[in-house]
Amino acid sequence: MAGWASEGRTPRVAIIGAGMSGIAAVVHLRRASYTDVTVFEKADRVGGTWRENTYPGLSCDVPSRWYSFSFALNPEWTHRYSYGPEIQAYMERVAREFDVERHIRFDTPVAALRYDAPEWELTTGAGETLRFDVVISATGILHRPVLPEFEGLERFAGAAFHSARWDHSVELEGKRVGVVGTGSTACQIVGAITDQVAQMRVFQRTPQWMVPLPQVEYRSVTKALLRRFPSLQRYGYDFYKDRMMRTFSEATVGDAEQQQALSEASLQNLADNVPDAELRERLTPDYQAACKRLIFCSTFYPAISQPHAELVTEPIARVVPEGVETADGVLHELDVLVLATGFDHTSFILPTRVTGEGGRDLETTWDGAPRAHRAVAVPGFPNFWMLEGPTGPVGNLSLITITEHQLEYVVAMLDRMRDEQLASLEVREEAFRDYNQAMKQAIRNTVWYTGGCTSWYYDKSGLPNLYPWSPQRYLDSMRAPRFDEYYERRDGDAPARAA
Ligand code: N01
Repeated sequence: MAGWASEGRTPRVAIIGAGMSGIAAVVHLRRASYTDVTVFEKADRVGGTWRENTYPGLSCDVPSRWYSFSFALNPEWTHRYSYGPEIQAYMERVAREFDVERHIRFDTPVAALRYDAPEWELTTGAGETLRFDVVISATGILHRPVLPEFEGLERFAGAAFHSARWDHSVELEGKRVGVVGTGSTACQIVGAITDQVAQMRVFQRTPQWMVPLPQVEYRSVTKALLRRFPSLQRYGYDFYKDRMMRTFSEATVGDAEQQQALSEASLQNLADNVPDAELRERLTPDYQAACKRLIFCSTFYPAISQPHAELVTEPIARVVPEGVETADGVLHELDVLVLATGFDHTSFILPTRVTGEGGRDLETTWDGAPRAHRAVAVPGFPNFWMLEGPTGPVGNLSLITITEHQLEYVVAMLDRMRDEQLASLEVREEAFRDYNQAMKQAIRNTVWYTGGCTSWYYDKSGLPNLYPWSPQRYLDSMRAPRFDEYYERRDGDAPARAA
């Protein structure tokens, strides 16, 4: 069977997911003249994480001017750090205005992908089978909630739900509310609802480093200026990108001075906002700042310092119908239990069954420790690229910027296939191995590994699943793809692996 490039036609591209990455993918591909694009979305709306998370206080701790598509800068942002509903509305608006929606098949989960050289066979959840030349995974990272395995959780008499499945029918006013966790999500929730509830109990397993979030509401004159002079919008994007990349992003990969600055800012935040010395002590981490994902939040410390709030640091023993019992035998009576316990970060495109060349199965290949070449490609899976794939730079960066650079890389791959009339591009085993070996060494020098904490960054390999060098280095590598890292096959060439 001949490939699309030698047939001289445009490739049929399947994109899995219509969140931020899927929207960006359609726009970037179309701009590069790859117009035969179909997006498969399991839900009935675009937005991904911003559609699924609706908890009170939901906001983005990356500045709005930078947490924007480079092709759709937004003079209308109302705050320096956007709230969730405004970002979701932005995603929907961009999808509409850039005519992305007509490419999307909503309510269509993808059950399986199977490489049948040189094409991919895609099977939807309803059993429909379609064929594509190229597959782009845009499924996001943190979309499968992790529920804690507390004994008795199912017997709790009140309302219990994960933060990403917020039950808006549950009234909080005057209720006794428990929040499990002190990650970015829990801190935003506690900051947002403590004033409404009768009693707030936060179950903390590990204290967090937390720096203030310098929130600012933008004035109408600012918006008018940005509308009038669009170059100022670009300036804002570059300004925040540059500042964030230079400061704490560098701190995680070895800049001791930046790291010191983060610790000092966090301790100052604690001193300024938690008057009680004993509470301050229980909130003080005993590991290095930025070892876990740094938290930007100005509302948590004042909330937990209120008289009707309590920080519970005894481990949770079990859940009983009346509330939560801790290891010291104390029963914390509750009406509502919020599980802000995070996400499975190792699934990426899974549980979609992805079968590559020679029957290679992606889930088996990864085995709980997903790896990819430059976070985008996996040996044995030709013409398949991932956005926000394993070991990408995540941390506290704008994932939109990362995705857009990855799309430049994918477009360069497609251009290469077109120009060289290739049937497939597949990353070489040795390129993948060398890259991951170097990464394994380098990750040991980052604060995620040396900082003395455990975090969701770790996977079954025992190492953090993150990019260990400077984020700028990653962006540069996406801008200059190395085709020598790929097998380039033409129609009729033998596959690398026997079926
Ligand atoms: O989840 P988390 P999250 N018993 O995994 C605790 C992004 N995000 O939803 O630290 C008791 O960080 C757990 O304790 P410990 C961002 O990338 C971005 O808050 O493991 N406690 C921890 O405190 C973020 O990193 C924004 O000891 C248990 C908490 O639950 C990622 O999402 C906003 C437990 C989980 O924290 C995930 O954040 C919000 C148990 N069995 C989130 N299990 C932006 O602004 C877990 N915990 C862009």
